[in-house]
Amino acid sequence: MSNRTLAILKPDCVRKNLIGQVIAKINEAGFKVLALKMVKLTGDSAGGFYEVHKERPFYNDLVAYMTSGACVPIALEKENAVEDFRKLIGATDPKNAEPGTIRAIYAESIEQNIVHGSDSDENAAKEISHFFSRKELLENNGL
Ligand code: 3AN
Repeated sequence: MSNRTLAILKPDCVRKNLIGQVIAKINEAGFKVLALKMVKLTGDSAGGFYEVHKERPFYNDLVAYMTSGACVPIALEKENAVEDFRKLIGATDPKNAEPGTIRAIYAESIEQNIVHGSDSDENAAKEISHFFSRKELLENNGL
C-alpha cells in the first residue's frame, strides 16, 4: 500500500473558481499537498495521460475537454491515499456519487467531473511522475 496519489483539478473546477474550495476539502480529509502546479495540457500530454482509455468512445472528447483550459495537478500524501481519495471524490458520474463527496457537491456531468484521482498505487506513481520531477517532489516534501 502506497501513501501517494495524484489529483487533477480539471478545467471545470478552474473555470468555476473552485480551486480553493476543493483543496480545502482535500486538506480537511487529511491529505498533505506534496507538489502542485497549474498547467494547460497539450493534446499529447492529455492523450498520454489517458492512454488507457484510447479505445473508449469518449476518448477524443475527454482529451478535448482536458485541453480546454488550465488544470491543477496535485501530488498528495496520506495513509491509504488512493482508496481514501477516491472515496472523498465519489463516483465518476456525479449522479451516482455519495452525498458529501466532492463530485456530488460540485460536478455537473460524467465528463466535467471536477477532479481526477489515481485508481491504483501503480498508476499513482506513473501519474505523479507525468507531472512532477523527482526534484520537485523532494524539494517540497517536508518543508
Ligand atoms: P475516474 O476519473 O473516476 O477514475 P475513469 O478513469 O473511468 O474515471 O475515466 C476517466 C475520465 O474519463 C473520467 N474522469 C471522465 O472525465 C471521463 N469519462 C469516463 N467515463 C465516461 C463516459 N462514459 N462518458 C464521458 N466521459 C467519461
